[in-house]
This record gives sequence, structure tokens and C-alpha cells, in this order.
Amino acid sequence: MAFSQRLLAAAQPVWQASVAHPFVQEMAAGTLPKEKFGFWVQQDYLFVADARKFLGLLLARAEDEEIYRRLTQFLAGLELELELFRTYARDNNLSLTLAMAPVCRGYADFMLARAALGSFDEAMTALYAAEKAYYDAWRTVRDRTSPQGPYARWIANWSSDAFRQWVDWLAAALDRLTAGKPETELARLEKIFLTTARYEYLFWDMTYRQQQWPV
Ligand code: MP5
Repeated sequence: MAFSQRLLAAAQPVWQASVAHPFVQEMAAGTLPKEKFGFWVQQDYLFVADARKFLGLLLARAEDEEIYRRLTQFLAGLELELELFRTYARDNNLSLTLAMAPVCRGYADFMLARAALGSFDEAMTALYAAEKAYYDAWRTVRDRTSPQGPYARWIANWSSDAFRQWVDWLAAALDRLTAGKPETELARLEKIFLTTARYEYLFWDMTYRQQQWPV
């Protein structure tokens, strides 16, 4: 079994819970209250803005030319993505200058710590988990919504063929990087994958509850 397959198999229960989360399900059914979507926009904007630092750290340690090129392309694409958030915020009178809510803060810092303190493979594992989780959640939404719906651009952003190819490339790159690595190392990466998947679940949950700092 490819290592990326092993990771997905290990995280299956977390994965299923994420796709079944009311945020994803109500998004797919078109019943998600607008203020919950707005809170997601506000928090995910901050998460994606921080992802640029994560990718910067990863790029600084990339050795392989193909990896370097793909990560650079992805980093450049994040500017278009951030513009989608800014446009929605402008059109809907949403502020994008809030503080990160606790789960967003914890998740963003977990990712940055993997890139700053962990091995290159650890950071790539966390990146694969985050990207694959978004692809699977938004593809679930896409399969049940009209391409003319109000959130079509968001849905397309993380469920397009181009995004699927990026996620598939990450899986293949991770399989290459980990080929022949000892089991102790693979088990450590599996834990990182699982923690990232759990943060993905928590991110939907935090958003659905519009959970901020209590004090
Ligand atoms: C992604 C995201 C996907 N935007 N937000 C969370 C909480 N997880 C994953 O990352 P990207 O950089 O938008 O493709």
C-alpha cells in the first residue's frame, strides 16, 4: 500500500466525521446560515494568509526541483484565493481584521511549527492532510450543489480538476519522499497526519459554532 493510502486509512474515522459535519452537510444542502459562512470566510482568510509563511518555510528547505516548482506555483495561487475572500468580505460588509479564533490559532501554529521545527517530510505530511481534507469536503459539496449556486466559486476553488491534480501530486511526492524510510519515522508522520485531520474537523466545528475566545 502506498504511504499516502496508509495515512488515509489510518484517519478514516476522522475523515468521515469531517465530511459528515453539519457545516459541510448544510453547505451541500444549501441551508447553511449566511452568518456561519461569513465566520468561516473571516477565519479561513486568516488561515490561508498564514499558510504563506508555512509554504515559505517549506520552500526554504526544498531540495528537489519539481517540489520547489510545484510549491512555488501553489504559493503564487494563494494570492488569487485571498482575493476571493477579500471580494466576498467587501461585498458582504465583513471585517477581515478579526483575531484568529482559538482553533484557527492552534491549527495555524501547529502547521507553522511542523514547517519550522519538523523535518521536510513532516511538513509535507501536514500539507497533504490539509489539502486532501479540503478537496474531499468541497467535492462532497460540489456533488450536491448547482454550478450556478451562490457559493459556486468557493466550491470550484477546492474541488476543481486542477486542485485534484495538486492534491494527487502531493500524495505522489509524499510517497516518493518516504519510500524506504524506517517504520519509526513513518509512524511519526502518521501521527502528524492524524492530528492535522483532527484540526480540520475542529475547524468546521469552530466555524459552525462561531466559537471565539470566551474571555
Ligand atoms: C485549507 C484551507 C486548504 N483553506 N483551510 C483549512 C482550514 N484547511 C485547508 O488550503 P488552501 O491553501 O486554501 O488550499
